[in-house]
Amino acid sequence: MEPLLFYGVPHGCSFGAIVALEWSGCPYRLCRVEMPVQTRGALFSRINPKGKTPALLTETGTLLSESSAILHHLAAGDPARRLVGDQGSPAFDRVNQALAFLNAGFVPMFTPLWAARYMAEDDPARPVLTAFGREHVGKALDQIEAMLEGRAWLGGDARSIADAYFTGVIRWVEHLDAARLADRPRVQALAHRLEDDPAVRFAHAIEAGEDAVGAGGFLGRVTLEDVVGRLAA
Ligand SMILES: N[C@@H](CCC(=O)N[C@@H](CS)C(=O)NCC(=O)O)C(=O)O
Repeated sequence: MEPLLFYGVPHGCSFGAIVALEWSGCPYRLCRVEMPVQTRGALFSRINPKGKTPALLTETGTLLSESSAILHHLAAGDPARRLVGDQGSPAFDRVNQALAFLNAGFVPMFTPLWAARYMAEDDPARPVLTAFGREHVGKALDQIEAMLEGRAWLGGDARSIADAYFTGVIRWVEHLDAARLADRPRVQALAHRLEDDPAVRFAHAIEAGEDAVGAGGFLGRVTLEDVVGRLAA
């Protein structure tokens, strides 16, 4: 069985896992999950009891959650290890370090901004959370800018699962008006370069529910109801 990725819309960090699947060239299917209605519902809790996307039903029928675990699983499926390098090598360590920073040091800095986004306009906590979120997203962006010194990609000379994950979360900077990307020219250049990548264009089309033509690995869409029904059978 080919892997099945559960991706969340709108604006999910799971976008990066779609990009990684396209880059990997492996066959796969996709299941769309509406956030927060479906992520917090009974059906999806059978897939990931934490109620978060991405989730992956692997080729052996195991359910996997957490972006880093999923991205590493996808990278390991490529015998040439093009998206991560060999475990224990300096290249692998650089990719893993960049991915860990994005997942644990960058993405959580947006939490106050997401919270502020859904608050009443006149809630006194709103400007406090907004200022706090902007400060910390800005600091994390400065650290990514430093990481990119002398590198074409987050992990070094070659694109990797860290860059794939980056595509899904860097867009939050603009969406949440968190910081000025123009003040971090290396981050901005990488973001712009990736926007032109066919896998990124494909992932946008998938999120938009449009007909999407990928590199060949995409085998089609499955509904959450169908997957959960089949798991229960
Ligand atoms: N630690 C998880 C967090 C994933 C996560 O926060 N996913 C969000 C979208 S980016 C989600 O599914 N939210 C749905 C909800 O909270 O209802 C990971 O890194 O994969």
